[in-house]
Amino acid sequence: MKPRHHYVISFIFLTSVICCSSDSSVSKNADEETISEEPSTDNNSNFTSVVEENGQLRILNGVLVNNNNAPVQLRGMSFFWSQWIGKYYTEETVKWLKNDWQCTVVRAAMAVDEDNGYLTNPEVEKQKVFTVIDAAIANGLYVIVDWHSHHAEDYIEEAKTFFAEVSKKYGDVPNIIYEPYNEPLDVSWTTVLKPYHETIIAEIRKNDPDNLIICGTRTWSQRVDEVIGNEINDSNVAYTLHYYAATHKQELRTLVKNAIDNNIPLFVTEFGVSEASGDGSIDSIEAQTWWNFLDDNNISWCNWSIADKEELSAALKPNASTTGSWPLIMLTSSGKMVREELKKKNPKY
Ligand code: IDC
Repeated sequence: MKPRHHYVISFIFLTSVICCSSDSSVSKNADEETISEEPSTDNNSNFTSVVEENGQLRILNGVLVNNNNAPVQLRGMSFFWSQWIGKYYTEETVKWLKNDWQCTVVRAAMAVDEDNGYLTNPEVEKQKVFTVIDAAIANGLYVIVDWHSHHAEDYIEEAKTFFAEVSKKYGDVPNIIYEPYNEPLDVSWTTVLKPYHETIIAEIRKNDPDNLIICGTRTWSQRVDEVIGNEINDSNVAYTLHYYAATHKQELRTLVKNAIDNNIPLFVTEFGVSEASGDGSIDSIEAQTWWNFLDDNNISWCNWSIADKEELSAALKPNASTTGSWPLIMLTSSGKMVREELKKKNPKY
């Protein structure tokens, strides 16, 4: 590992301790922590992977930081619904996404209640996720384990069982990021979602005290502003923001900015350059505006999706190989745009 020079800014957390007694003890800031100014992306480093370079991730003062307290911004790809297009959940695809696309994170979107998801075929669906997790660990990528449901509050016991198993199996490596609820619909943050997340987090924390957990918010993970003043009491939690650039624009960014200004840590576990349907049209100007916004605020992202379905958000053309090695001609417009952005912004390991 080569030495790194950190220019350190001090951030003072919580309350400063003011010494006001006649006691001669030294007055000091008890909760002072530091965030390094240096971004963690260093193309000339000798690190072989993003996880080797950054290790354990955590939220510090609303920002995702690495094991040196330097801000980290992950960028990568989400797989598609596992029960429908699970054929890309392969080790070779993960490897290609690291080596050719320069992804630093991938997301396994495990179907739950829809069609033949986990509720019907727990072993089959789980195995697909484990394949992606194992490949991510082998290749030094971060991996998000997404409970891909719109009704997770209806299947709490199943979610507890699943996240208990995953955290038991993988809780001791820094690669794993938990996402217990892809996209809630119009249900209350306070009375439904927060208690749901707290239940699943308690299950995860029995086995994994420290990895990042990203929590879905009301209306397709957009109302991150509703978390302000009503955060989950856990030291390593972020909140999910989803957007589709041809549908969600400045109005959503304004709402999101409010959350950011209130120190709410955000992670875009899914976005599209298309409309929210996953199809319709692509808005490349808005896509770029969103990317700038995420960069300005150090927010990590995964793009929807690694799939060969005939829809504009899919990154691959029909019948693209399930073992990576995709020539450019097998990528869609979305696939090419996103790959270019990844290669421009992410470090090459
Ligand atoms: C979409 C798929 C589409 C499929 C649909 C089923 O792209 O082919 O028919 O799911 O519901 C989300 C969801 C994600 C959606 C995606 C695009 O998390 O499951 O995938 N989207 O509609 N939220 C906003 C958009």
